[in-house]
Amino acid sequence: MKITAIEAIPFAIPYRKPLRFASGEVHVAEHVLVRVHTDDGVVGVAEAPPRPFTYGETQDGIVAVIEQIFTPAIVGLTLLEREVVTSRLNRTIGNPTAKAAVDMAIWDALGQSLGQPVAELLGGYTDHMRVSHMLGFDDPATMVAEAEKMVDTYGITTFKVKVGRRPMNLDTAVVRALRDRFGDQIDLYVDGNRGWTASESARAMAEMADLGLLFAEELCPADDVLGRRWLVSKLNVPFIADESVPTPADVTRESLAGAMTAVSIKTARTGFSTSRRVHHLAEGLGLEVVIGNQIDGQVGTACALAFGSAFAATSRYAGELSNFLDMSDDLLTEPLQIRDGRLHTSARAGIGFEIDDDKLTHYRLDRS
Ligand code: MUC
Ligand code: MG
Repeated sequence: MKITAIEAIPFAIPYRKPLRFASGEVHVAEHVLVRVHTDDGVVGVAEAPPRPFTYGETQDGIVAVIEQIFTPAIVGLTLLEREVVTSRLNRTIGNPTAKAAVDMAIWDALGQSLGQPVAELLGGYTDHMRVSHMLGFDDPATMVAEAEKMVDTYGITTFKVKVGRRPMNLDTAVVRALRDRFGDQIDLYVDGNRGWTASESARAMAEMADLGLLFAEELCPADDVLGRRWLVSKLNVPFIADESVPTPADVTRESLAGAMTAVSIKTARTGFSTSRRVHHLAEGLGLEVVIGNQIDGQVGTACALAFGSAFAATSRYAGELSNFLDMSDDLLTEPLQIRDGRLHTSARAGIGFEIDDDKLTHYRLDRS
């Protein structure tokens, strides 16, 4: 079970339809596949999706930090020394998706070595997650049409609507159009990616007060310290912190400051080992939990599904597990299948997927 090598393989898969939101847009999944090799010949796999507009990580930067900083710190440890791995990764501040992918690839290798699914090793609470779909910026008719497709084709009935544009009625009109079209058939919540000020957020939420929203996420920056607290105290729905809380310490600080009442756990950002810490903190602090999506491909989505299904709190609400549907292709031998609005966990050992070598050869950027 000794770790002998770590590969960081950049690849690029175009999106059929770009995703646009207040802090950026994504046209191509320029991710990094991380493979952890052991002396038994086991290979654990996970993916890192850089989000330059959110954390400053880039595809090149992720490859470099894994090759130059993380690999020398970790090679020689065993798969059972995950807390040693975590502490060595945490010598570096930042680089959340690079750290998360290394951590999850180690868990994948551990699951394979033990012949057990990672979802079971983490907690094994349930065998499925309900799926929430993220709707990127567009006009109301186009966004309603996309939601119709998701309801009709996949049975998805929970939608996170990207907001944060100016004027605010560009977004409130979308949420109203969705509620008008679907009535109580769907659950709706909104994510501003810090696009509005606290007072704009309060006005928009007042305008949508009759629309029965489940949550509001990261509507304004957490750095607007007093404004954010004021907003959270005014709202009558849980306020999800996402990119403002990349570490457990951030979750603690922002919660104690009254700047959040719920947390988005993204395995792409905190892997399994640190997501578990965030989950336990959320339980202790009384935060609601949503499994978020960092615009993951199917590898990342399988990771989020394994973690989300492992605990009661993470599987209570629909998890954001469907944006891989917008990609033109992916890397798995058996694509994830959303049916009746749900994804089921894999019974295979490890995280539960297999990489299609031909596809990886086709999409990888480090070999011509
Ligand atoms: C989200 O929940 O914010 C958009 C940017 C990012 O980092 O993640 C996505 C989704
Ligand atoms: Mg978010």
